[in-house]
Amino acid sequence: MQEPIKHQSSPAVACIFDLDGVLVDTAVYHFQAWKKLANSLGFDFTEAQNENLKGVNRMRSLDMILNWGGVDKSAAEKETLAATKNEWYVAMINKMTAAELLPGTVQLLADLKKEGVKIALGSASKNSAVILERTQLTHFFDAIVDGNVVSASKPDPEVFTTAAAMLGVPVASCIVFEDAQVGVEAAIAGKMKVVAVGTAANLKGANRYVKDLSEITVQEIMTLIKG
Ligand code: B16
Ligand code: MG
Repeated sequence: MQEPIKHQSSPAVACIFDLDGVLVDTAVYHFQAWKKLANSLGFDFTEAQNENLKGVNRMRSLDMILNWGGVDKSAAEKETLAATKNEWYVAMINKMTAAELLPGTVQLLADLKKEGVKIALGSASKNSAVILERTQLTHFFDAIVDGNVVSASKPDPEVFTTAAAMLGVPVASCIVFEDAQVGVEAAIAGKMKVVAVGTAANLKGANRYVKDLSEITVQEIMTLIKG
């Protein structure tokens, strides 16, 4: 009698994507809204300072900005200021379209899906749902972990380790895509491989550097995970 053919299923691997600066460029909207808030308090900050806010959650970002302006506020006042900034920011992202996706985003997500690779979001933002809806990306994701799900801000690895747990994939089989130094550090702290969207001069410690997601293929990602 003929032996049945055994199909060996390949072990699960996962890609965990940061949102702002990796899939879509919402940094410009964060900058405009924070700048408007700072100006309303009588000071300003530079684009170079704004770089330090990437990947940092809302309340921590506000603390950093108030510190730059030498402004002291109570906890209740900070809640109001953060809510005001968020109203301005949400008004802007509510008008976003898929045209604002960064190069290579849709192609890579579609290719990963076709190959059966699990896909998760690992973002500090509490507004990820509306951004993914507006840019028509929601359907690609097997798990969405954002600022509504976790409390620890990057460089704490919680956002990425939670995503791995939700997908049921071991951290050693996960790879993170990040554009912020704190995000790269979070991935390393979570014992995951990391692809940095940026340069080695700006982002230390990644396994691979790309200008955007059009510069990497599913095959290269698999090689990085196994390496
Ligand atoms: P929200 P990411 C981060 O998104 C941004 O880079 C950071 O600038 C922002 O303060 C943070 O989300 C919180 O965003 O105010 O919408 O909750 O890069 O982790 O996707
Ligand atoms: Mg980011």
